[in-house]
Amino acid sequence: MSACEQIMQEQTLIILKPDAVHRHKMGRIISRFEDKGLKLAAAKFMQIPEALARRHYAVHEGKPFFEGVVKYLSSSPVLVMVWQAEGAIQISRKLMGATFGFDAEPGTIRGDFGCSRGYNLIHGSDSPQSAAYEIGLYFKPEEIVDYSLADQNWIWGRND
Ligand code: IDP
Ligand code: MG
Repeated sequence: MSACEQIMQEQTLIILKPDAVHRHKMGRIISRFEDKGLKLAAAKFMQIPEALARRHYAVHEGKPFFEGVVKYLSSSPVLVMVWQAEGAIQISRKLMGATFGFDAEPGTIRGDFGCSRGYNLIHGSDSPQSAAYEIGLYFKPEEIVDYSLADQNWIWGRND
């Protein structure tokens, strides 16, 4: 086993939301994750039932935008993925940028691909706890694929 395989590999749940599908941005957004060096561990193209969207956003229940975001997430098909790397959650949140494109930094996914104040292309887990909860909503353990990237020593390796 190489040194980088011993490093704790964190997983995060990423969803390309309905606007990413309809606006033909899936490939370009996925490229950001591949280019950064994260490893795809699972993927499912599906329409999220409203009840599942409510469970997904349960932490926001009672907030003024809750019903709207449940409707948005469940309105049309989405691409649900698990991406993996050491620090995958924080790396992904940085790639995504601030919640809405109108104030997300250029260079981020939300900053480069949108300016909406309501639709924001992508979901990413915000903590190890939410990642575990969210991954469990969409994937059975056997649907998460365990494999090694051919170039992972260069992507994740350390020179010590
Ligand atoms: P995040 O996606 O950047 O983690 P959260 O604050 O966790 O943002 O909110 C979850 C989702 O709820 C957002 O991605 C967005 O789709 C929606 N949302 C958050 N705040 C608002 C709002 O003020 N108006 C409308 N929708 C919102
Ligand atoms: Mg959030």
